[in-house]
Amino acid sequence: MCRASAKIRKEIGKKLLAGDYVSFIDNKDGTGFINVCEERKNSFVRPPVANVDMLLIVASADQPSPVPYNIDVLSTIAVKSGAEVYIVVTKSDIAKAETLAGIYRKTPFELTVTSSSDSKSVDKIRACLKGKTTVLTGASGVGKSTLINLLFPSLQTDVGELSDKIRRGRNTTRVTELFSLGEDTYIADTPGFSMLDIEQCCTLEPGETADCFPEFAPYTVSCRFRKCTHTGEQGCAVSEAVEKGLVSASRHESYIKLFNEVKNIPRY
Ligand SMILES: Nc1nc2c(ncn2[C@@H]2O[C@H](COP(=O)(O)OP(=O)(O)OP(=O)(O)O)[C@@H](O)[C@H]2O)c(=O)[nH]1
Ligand SMILES: [Mg+2]
Ligand SMILES: [Zn+2]
Repeated sequence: MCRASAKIRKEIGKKLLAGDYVSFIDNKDGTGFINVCEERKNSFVRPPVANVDMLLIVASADQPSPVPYNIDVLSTIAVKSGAEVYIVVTKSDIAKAETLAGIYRKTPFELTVTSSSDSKSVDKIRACLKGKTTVLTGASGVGKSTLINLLFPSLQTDVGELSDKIRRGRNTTRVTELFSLGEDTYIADTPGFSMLDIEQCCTLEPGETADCFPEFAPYTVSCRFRKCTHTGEQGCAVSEAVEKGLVSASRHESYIKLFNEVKNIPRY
């Protein structure tokens, strides 16, 4: 168990996070004193974690029903932070997963449809985690802890009753915890969120938003106007790609909503 000195907390100007690389003085009694925190590759506010290689966004086919916009805000934050995106659609045993999965087949993001009784797809996800620090995120009750337990049965994180969550609006997982899986592999379970606050989550400029939707990239160069915002201008090649079914309409709708939200964030 390590503690951080006041000096180090002042030095990094913020709290230490799960995922920080630190050095510590060993007190030789099972405790230690953190005296160095390495520069971060990236860090997230919610969940509070640093040095993330991959954000594994978990959404259920149903119960709770998926909100594509929230998934797209999370993937935007990940892309902006230089983290890979992996989308996992859970609970395919109780609802049709294709409506949701179909949206993401037209993105370069890794995608897996799974359920707690589908060990094959769990094996595929496990193979993608090797050597990375991965953070699971997604709404409360989608099955993040269940998935971690299927991936790594030795961890046995807490799984909650869905009825309990809906009734009391309470998260089963309360803290962000990073588990070591050997060979430079780490995974973090996080509490699900009920609402996303883009302002808190990332410092995105309106003009950068389209770059965080990587499937737009082949088209943005062909828009009629050089300063096209891809939000409905004449001759927008992204809108044309949506009409042709090359880009998901749902992703484009999220983009427009997010672009407008980002535009309205007060900047100083
Ligand atoms: N039918 C079905 N139920 C599932 C599946 N995965 C998880 N569940 C159930 O969904 C409920 C919530 O699962 P959790 O793993 O606790 O969800 P969580 O995302 O960790 O929730 P928080 O910790 O509150 O953020 C539990 O009752 C699970 O048994 C699945 O693939 N199919
Ligand atoms: Mg949980
Ligand atoms: Zn355009």
